[in-house]
Amino acid sequence: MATQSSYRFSFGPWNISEGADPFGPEVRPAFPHESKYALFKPMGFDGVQFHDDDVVPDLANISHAQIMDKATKVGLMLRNQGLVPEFVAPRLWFAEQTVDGGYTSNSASDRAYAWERTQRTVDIARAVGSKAIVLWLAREGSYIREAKDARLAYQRLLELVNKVLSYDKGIEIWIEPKPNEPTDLAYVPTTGHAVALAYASQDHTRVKTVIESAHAILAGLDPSDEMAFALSHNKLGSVHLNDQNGLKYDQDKNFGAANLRAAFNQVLVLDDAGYGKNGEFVGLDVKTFRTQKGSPITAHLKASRELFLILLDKVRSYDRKLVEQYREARDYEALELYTLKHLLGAK
Ligand code: XUL
Ligand code: MN
Repeated sequence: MATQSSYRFSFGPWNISEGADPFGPEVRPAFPHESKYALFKPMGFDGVQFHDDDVVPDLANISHAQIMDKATKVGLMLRNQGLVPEFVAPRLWFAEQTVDGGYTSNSASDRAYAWERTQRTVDIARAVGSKAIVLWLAREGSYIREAKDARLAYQRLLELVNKVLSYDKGIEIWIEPKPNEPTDLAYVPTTGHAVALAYASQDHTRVKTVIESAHAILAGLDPSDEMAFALSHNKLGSVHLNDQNGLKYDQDKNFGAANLRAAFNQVLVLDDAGYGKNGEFVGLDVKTFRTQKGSPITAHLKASRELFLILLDKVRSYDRKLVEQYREARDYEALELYTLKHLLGAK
């Protein structure tokens, strides 16, 4: 089993959770964010992903100066522990002003709130020492299509992207597409939508994507092809590796837990493209089971990282000459059998 790799791994503090779901409350005692950072390095993780209020709790009730002060302190604390803040994402789905979305809300004051909060997120990213914000456009969509003017919504999203690019001349925006949940129909459901938004913007080189395996599967797409598409346009800012068992609620299963072969193909695409060479992290977005006892639970993070490294071994020992031969002969039956046997370690 591989233990060494040049890959750097990351996750966000929300991945260590108390186990609440829409049908029941917390099942584990609260484990404060501040105590989570010490867990990263011993588990082999170097990067921390944040929401704005993971960095600065209670940000709605404190001054801008206090927000900056707190973010600067968190940045210092991370550097002292050898950790890198990978990105900060505005949590635009909790506040009353974002019940119907922020950037695409029909209400001008809601849109103003979303823009204010996004500016604060950029400020927090800068203060904590991160070069990117992530936009997971949670409620930028609709429950019934007649609720919003979709063309106007797409224009508003482009306007927002351009406003951020002007607000900070160095910040990158990484859009994390997802087709549904919490909305029924999201406006940026796929990598293609996010990349189109990037190219339409005033500086596409600073607009990239975060591809989450489960989100691609929910859109009926293959995660490795989504990653390949983004990589071929130099638009893969980060990944959220996980897994998803069919078209259900967003499961955030362990990487490879539902489809090992699809996980292998994701590692293959990333490794072949030299992903990580420009500092990109292998991000995980995984949940433990609500049934798991103890606190804090980190087994799912360790397992997903370990599985990535095992699959990396499989990728690097995949016989490319043989693959080429089978491709040339167009013998996909033989290629498939070889691939499956290779994954199973069968001779
Ligand atoms: C939602 C999701 C989020 C984003 C960060 O499905 O994946 O955790 O990754 O806001
Ligand atoms: Mn995610």
